Amino acid sequence: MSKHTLFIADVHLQPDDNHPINLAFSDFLATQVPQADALYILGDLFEMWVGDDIGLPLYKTVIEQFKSLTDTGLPIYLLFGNRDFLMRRKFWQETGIQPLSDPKEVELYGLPVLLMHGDSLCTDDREYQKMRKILRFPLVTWLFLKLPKRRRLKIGESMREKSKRFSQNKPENIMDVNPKAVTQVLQQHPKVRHLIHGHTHRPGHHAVKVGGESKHRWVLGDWRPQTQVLRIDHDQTVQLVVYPNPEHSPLILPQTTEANTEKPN
Ligand SMILES: [Mn+2]
Repeated sequence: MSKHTLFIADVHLQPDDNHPINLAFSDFLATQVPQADALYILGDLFEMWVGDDIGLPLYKTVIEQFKSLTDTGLPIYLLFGNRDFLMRRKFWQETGIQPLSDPKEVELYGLPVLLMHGDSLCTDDREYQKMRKILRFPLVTWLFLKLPKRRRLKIGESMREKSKRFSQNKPENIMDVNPKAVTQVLQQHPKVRHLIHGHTHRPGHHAVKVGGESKHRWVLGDWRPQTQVLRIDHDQTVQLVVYPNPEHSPLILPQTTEANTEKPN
């Protein structure tokens, strides 16, 4: 059995077990994840998470699937996205998933990598960054989670609508990562040669020069339901892999797509 670790982001699971995304993801958990050493989820696993008391029953099927995987001893890690940053103690308990901070430096098979959701790198979108700061303020999230369920669902829904409307009117380049922000975060983590993130929904590989050294930025795909997941093997090979693969072969290398214009949200 080959030793490898998998990375995914932006699944945007829907509150409907029969949605094509949920079906593909459930299949991924059942067929791909058990063969891996670990799974890292880099944000926006859920379309919306407005409290464990709402999310846990709403996403019961996938929550139970996670639990049965982590019960076998398989480690699953997750860092927050901009859609799902309100998971609390009950979520970690009921899934067995382990929380990570953003950014998080980890070492895999001797290879140091840096994991992020990616939204904090989109510094050209000032409006978004301002909003992000407010929403992550501990007092704000604490107060929000005290609201009745119906209020939270309503607010969550209207924010989702707003973010969709806003991102439709924004120029493409503002929605992507800022090169300076990328260089800066790599300078802060000098050991790291590979940065892995999602959020922009523009899967691909980018070479980055930092102080004369060549580094790599890998962007994970969203799930439509076909996606690009990242795989690191024990020999330190890093590659993007199309899933589900139309050829039904276990691995093919995708074309790097620069023309993918889907807007992040
Ligand atoms: Mn996102």
